[in-house]
Amino acid sequence: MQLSPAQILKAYRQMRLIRDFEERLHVENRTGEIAGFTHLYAGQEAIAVGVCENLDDRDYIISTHRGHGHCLAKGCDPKGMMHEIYGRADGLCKGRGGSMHIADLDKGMLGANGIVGAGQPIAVGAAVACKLRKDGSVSVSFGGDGATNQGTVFEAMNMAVVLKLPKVFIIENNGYSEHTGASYGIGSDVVRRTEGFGIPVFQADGFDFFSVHEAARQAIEHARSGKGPSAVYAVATRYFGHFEGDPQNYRAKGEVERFRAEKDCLMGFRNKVLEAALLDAAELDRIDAEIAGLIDASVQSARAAAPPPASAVYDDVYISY
Ligand SMILES: Cc1ncc(C[n+]2csc(CCOP(=O)(O)OP(=O)(O)O)c2C)c(N)n1
Ligand SMILES: [Mg+2]
Repeated sequence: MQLSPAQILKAYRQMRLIRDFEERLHVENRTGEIAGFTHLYAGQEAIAVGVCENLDDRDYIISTHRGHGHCLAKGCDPKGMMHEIYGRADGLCKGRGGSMHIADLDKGMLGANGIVGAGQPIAVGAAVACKLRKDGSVSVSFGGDGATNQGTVFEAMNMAVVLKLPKVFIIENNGYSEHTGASYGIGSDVVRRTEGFGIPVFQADGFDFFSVHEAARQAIEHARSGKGPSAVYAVATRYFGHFEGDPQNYRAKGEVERFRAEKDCLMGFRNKVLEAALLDAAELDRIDAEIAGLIDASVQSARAAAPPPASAVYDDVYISY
């Protein structure tokens, strides 16, 4: 499908936003000011943005422990997210969730999730709501190669087929589940395994926004039009460790550098749109500068903001009727 210049520019902005957000967190993590684990999404931006650019406000997504990219791509406020990651009272979830539990129901972002394979069944529940509402909405789960080995994901796939739900499974193979290579940890072919449930799989190059956008468009169209669940399978890589602080001894020397130099999704996007004269370099540079300022301002304000008071510790634990 032909994208308009405005859509292309927005996609670039979203990918740049995720990249800068994550690169900056990589630096800020070392200050010790950010509590808890942080898993960075840099390197996989084309997948989150390629999928979410096909969604609108009625649609749901659910994320993983590596969730910042999915949240930003679905439209969560970067400043609110930064405050959340710093555990501030005015963070997107009042500072109570942190990096791995960011949610924004107003944006259809049902939550990141520290439990691998937990999002897929929740997204099946949301897909039931989509189907009952009959408003053409879809429910999308993001999950990694490692998550595809979880029983919860098998159950979610089967249930989505049985109930013929508007549910899209995004399978992001970034090569590793923690420190275990996907080629070792997955006992068969993920695509064929998913197809075995009766789910059509649309494959994409996870380094290429346009490839993911097209595969996701077809998968989402399939689910939206009442044909039942679908999946997108995309291979990419993560630029940082499994978590911040991971020494990454299991990766080949120069592996990440090679991906950055040869396959980077932002570089590839830029080259493609400039060669095709879809945008000019000045427009992209303007976005780079705007995002750099936005991220800097978000970090500064997050550092200065207050944490929740101790008296708020029991808030939201129980529902008050
Ligand atoms: C049920 C469960 N088992 C194990 C873990 C520990 N764990 C956290 S992330 C992770 C790897 C997930 O790999 P993948 O799904 O490929 O996602 P990626 O980290 O590559 O984005 C594991 C095993 C967990 N959080 N939850
Ligand atoms: Mg993985």
